[in-house]
Amino acid sequence: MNTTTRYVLLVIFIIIGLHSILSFTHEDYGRATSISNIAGKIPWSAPPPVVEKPWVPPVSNHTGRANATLLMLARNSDTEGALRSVRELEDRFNHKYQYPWVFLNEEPFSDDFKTRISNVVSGQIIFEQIPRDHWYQPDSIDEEKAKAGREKMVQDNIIYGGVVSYRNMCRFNSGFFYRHPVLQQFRWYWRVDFRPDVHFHCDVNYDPFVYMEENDKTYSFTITMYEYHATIPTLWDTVKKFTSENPQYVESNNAMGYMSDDGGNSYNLCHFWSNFEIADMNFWRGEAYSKYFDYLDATGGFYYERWGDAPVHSIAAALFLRKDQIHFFNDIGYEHNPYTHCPRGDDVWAQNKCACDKGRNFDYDGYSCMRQWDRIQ
Ligand SMILES: Nc1nc2c(ncn2[C@@H]2O[C@H](COP(=O)(O)OP(=O)(O)OP(=O)(O)O)[C@@H](O)[C@H]2O)c(=O)[nH]1
Ligand SMILES: [Mg+2]
Repeated sequence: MNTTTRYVLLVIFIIIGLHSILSFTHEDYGRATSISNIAGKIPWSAPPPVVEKPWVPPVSNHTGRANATLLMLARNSDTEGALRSVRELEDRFNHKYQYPWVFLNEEPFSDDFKTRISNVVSGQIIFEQIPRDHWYQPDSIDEEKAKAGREKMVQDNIIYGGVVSYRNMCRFNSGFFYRHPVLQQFRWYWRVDFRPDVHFHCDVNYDPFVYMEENDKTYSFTITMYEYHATIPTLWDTVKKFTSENPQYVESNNAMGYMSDDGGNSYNLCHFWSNFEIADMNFWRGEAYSKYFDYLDATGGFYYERWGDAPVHSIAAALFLRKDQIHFFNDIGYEHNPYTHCPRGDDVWAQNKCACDKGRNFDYDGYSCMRQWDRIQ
């Protein structure tokens, strides 16, 4: 090593040493020079600045409620979790509006479940069993092939990779819930989940169903993120085949730019997290989605792979709707553990008495797809 190299190395060691000492002894210096802080200042990774204008709940000319229901899928063993979620949404929203609740289950609900849930809701309550052929794996599925697919996913450590009931649930939420006889009387639903831990962090001081109806919205979300590719390896190719055979269903002003980085050739795995949904069931019941679902279902991908209702719904909403028919509810604070959408903007956060920590907002987390959503606005 020559003398110049030695001096250069010495200077580098001194700089690193000083940086380490300052980082430990001066918290502000450590924070200012952290990789995450520096990365946050690079334009591609920084969230857009929040525009601080006074937030006012949407105004409506509508009198009365929308034709809507709150909807939960649950098992008898889920009483405690379901109760917590129902109670929170009642406190934050529904005690003011008294929308009915519909609870669905592939088995009859127990008296205990019914009694305890009924005790905390403000409006009408309906408990219904799901028809067998809407829930269980159909006979058309080759069970040997499905089993091999599950075993491979277990080996690859894919979450719920080996679980048939999870697949039943995803297929039911993709293509059957809105066909249930008891839901025929309703147009709008708000899907309410509770597992592993769900929270509604803010007051909802206006009627989001009426807002959707008055503003020509069809589908809405609070959290968007990437899907695991291993659960849907052939989904996008199937969608592309469907749209090339049925181009009439694809909206011209759609949200393809959110889901694909190359004009639709490949899927970037972005989807709306469907454990929260406020949406119009007429969209799922319509011709485009019905044909699309039947086409996907005929491939067996819900069982041979592990297609989730989130990418299945999201892809349909992004392709068959105008992008302005999809609404992001910034003002609804929502958590499905481990991710939280906490309303952006101090004003909306304060007015709606949000309990969430704005510092933990998922919107511009590295795993979030909010940037892809923003780029098409
Ligand atoms: N009746 C019934 N409900 C189910 C079944 N599996 C899931 N659910 C419900 O369907 C919803 C989604 O299921 P989760 O297990 O939370 O699925 P997930 O959100 O993808 O997975 P997590 O991230 O673990 O929460 C929840 O409201 C569950 O209670 C089932 O076999 N029967
Ligand atoms: Mg869940």
